[in-house]
Amino acid sequence: MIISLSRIILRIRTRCLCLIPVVGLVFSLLVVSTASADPILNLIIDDSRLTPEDSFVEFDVMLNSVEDSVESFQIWLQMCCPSTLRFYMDYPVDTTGSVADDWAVSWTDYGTDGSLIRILGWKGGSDTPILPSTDPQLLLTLKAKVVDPMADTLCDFTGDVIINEWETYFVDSTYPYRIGWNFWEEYDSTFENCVEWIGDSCVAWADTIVDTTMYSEPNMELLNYQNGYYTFICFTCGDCDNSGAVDIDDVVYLITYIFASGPPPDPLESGDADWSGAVDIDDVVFLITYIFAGGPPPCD
Ligand SMILES: [Ca+2]
Ligand SMILES: [Ca+2]
Repeated sequence: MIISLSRIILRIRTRCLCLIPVVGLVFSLLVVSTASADPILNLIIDDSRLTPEDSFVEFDVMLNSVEDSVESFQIWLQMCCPSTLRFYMDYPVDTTGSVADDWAVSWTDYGTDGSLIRILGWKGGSDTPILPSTDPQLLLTLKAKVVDPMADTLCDFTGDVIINEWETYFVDSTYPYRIGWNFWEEYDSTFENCVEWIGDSCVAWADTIVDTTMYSEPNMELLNYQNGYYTFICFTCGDCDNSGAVDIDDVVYLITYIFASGPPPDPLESGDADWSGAVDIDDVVFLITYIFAGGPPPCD
């Protein structure tokens, strides 16, 4: 009996030493086999241009490529410069018309300045999951607030809306499997026990795993997070040619742009004299009325 125990202990040590390169080889093969595949999840925040008059800014968050169904998600987002733009904390997330429209969505403000939020979304029992698609899909719309008053020095300033890659994940229908994550199991210890005896001699041994631990980490070969940025554009509304004054030259400039393929207003927003969201003939009429008939000033 003493001899048998010594033999078991010896085999434990030998087996543990041999296991390390085996696990490493398996994991390496797994990474190599998926590295050439297209990302299965693209999460993109649209870029945005802001003007000093903006009270609320919208950023669309798009799922541009999903190869699994999505049943829930967690996204961490941060504004890089809370002194200029903050999440609108009363209602920072809007899923109206999006692929998560019927889902339960919540958010939590983790910053003291409205710059860091966590968004959780999950479908109910009868709600529709987000289905696999190669077409861009709107996941949600973020709403942010320009700090008021905005300093003049912020003209042409560019900031970022950052996705925290390591805390952001999506879950598919085989919950709790996370899309784009690698899972692997490591044996903490094994021993061999005898499974067939002839007399007091063992003729067959078998591995027994004493304990295992599951590990996981994002597979960045399969995930693609693209942040958005915002730029403050400062201009004089109606000053389409950027001359510093609003006059008849701007009317001519705008007509040439609309009807004769001339250069666009600089920036384009300066041509939206009636602040309708589009630059068209209505803005020409608005400018003429302002200059020659005492109408309201542009963007008033
Ligand atoms: Ca001008
Ligand atoms: Ca307009």
